[in-house]
Amino acid sequence: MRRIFTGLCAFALVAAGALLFASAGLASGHKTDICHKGQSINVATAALPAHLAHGDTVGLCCADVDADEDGFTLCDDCDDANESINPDAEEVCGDEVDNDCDGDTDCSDADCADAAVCAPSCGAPGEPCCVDPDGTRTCDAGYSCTDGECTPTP
Ligand SMILES: [Ca+2]
Ligand SMILES: [Ca+2]
Ligand SMILES: [Ca+2]
Ligand SMILES: [Ca+2]
Repeated sequence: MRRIFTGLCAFALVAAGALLFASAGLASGHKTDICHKGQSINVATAALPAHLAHGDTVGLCCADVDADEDGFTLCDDCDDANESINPDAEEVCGDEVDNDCDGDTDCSDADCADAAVCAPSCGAPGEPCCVDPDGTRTCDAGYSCTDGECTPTP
């Protein structure tokens, strides 16, 4: 009776070991893209911790990724999901997007210095007069333009 029991135990151990081996085999079958010293390589997932420990990063190197195909890789493209946003694009003032990837958005970008949307407000008392497209200087109702500034109409 004892011998049978021992035999069963041994069988269970072997079965468990086989299961473990099988699952380990499956895991090592998975591959992961990493960036290793500036080179995109594909390694076994099981080797990932060792690579991360010496400074590699998960995913392809930025120089190898240009998802939106605008000619700028992820290294230089601040939005690699939008081909109209890249370092060669024009800053669009007022869309809350850093269109040209220089780190400055809309009115913070020097490219928008002369944009109407970035002009300080005008027309209210004490503020500069607004300048209409035809050159007329105007102020809010009840105020008139005096020496370029809006003052209460006498
Ligand atoms: Ca891109
Ligand atoms: Ca882009
Ligand atoms: Ca913008
Ligand atoms: Ca910008």
